Amino acid sequence: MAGNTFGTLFAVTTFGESHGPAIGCVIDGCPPGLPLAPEDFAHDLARRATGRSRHTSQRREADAVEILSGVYQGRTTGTPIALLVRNTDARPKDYEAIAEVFRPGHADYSYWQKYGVRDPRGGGRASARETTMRVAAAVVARRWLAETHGVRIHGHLAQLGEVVPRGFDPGAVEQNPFFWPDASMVEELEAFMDRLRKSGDSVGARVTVIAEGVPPGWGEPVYGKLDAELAAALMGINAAKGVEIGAGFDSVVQLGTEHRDEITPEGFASNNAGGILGGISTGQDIVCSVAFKPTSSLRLPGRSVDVSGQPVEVVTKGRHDPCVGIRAVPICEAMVALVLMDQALRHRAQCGDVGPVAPRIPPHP
Ligand code: EPS
Repeated sequence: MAGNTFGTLFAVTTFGESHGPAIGCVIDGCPPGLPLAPEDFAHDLARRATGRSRHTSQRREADAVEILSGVYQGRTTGTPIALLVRNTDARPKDYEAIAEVFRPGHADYSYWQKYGVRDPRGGGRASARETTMRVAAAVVARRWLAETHGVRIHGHLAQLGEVVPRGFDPGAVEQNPFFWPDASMVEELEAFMDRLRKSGDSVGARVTVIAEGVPPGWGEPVYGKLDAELAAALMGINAAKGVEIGAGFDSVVQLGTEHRDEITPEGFASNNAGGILGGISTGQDIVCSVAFKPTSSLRLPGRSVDVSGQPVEVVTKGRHDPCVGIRAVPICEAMVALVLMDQALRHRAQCGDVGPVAPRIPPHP
């Protein structure tokens, strides 16, 4: 009821605040026998972490995962997996000045209205610090999805402010601090971000995630549709303002003859559906995009009110990302993995005796 648990059969509950002693999660429903060790989390958590380039928040967290339960002799046991990450670089003093004011664009005002109390230290529970545990839980989901079904999930930054990639090379994405698929534009982006950071302002971004190898049949119409659950999961990431599946909002101007993905014996002729028809996967790539708003934490003064309703000028100190969308790439991948894992287990529970059904249509190349 309180909104901190995600998923049905693969259920993840996260806890913790940005400047509290620790953050963590409990994963309930993980199949037994999956190899799992603390070092398995390092790579994915480092991709999401702050302080790895000058273009993101300079907070330097160790982000070391402790496995407290659910693993015996290096394998999951089927019992709840509890993961803990201690906050090692919290600096709550940065937030003393804004404890009694509502930062524009932040969740300060809405949390205050809902709970009548709030933890102002870096946004408390509303901070993107919490997404560490989504990525940690997704390490488990991604491993199971890869080992059991050969599913591969990868994301990239598809737009930074008004800048869009001119080319697309999947091999470039992990080679630069922006998850950018065009290596020839990285210098341009560095200069853009340096100018932005010096100006004190922030910018939005678009993230695209592709899941390859998802078999046809996952998704539970009509209230557990795969696309509906992906949209909810991605929209639930901090600063997300829009989600598209496949052609998304471009569908508005397409004709039906253009949008429908024609089927030939050799395969689908296109993938406007983003790999999902009627809320069920088709075996095509699942393609999702997310719009992220510009970071709300700004050192440039903005108008607001304090808890007594008096006008104030707000300046946010702390260590912030000039573009939250950059670090959102691994977070979007994680949410896609958590949805797919949960749907895979639900599909197995109800329809495990059904498949595979002929014909199997190959995906659009
Ligand atoms: C965040 C504000 C910054 C970021 C933080 C997310 O934290 P602080 O309050 O310490 O300045 O560094 O991100 C993380 C700590 C993280 O691990 O992602 C925010 O307002 O969301």
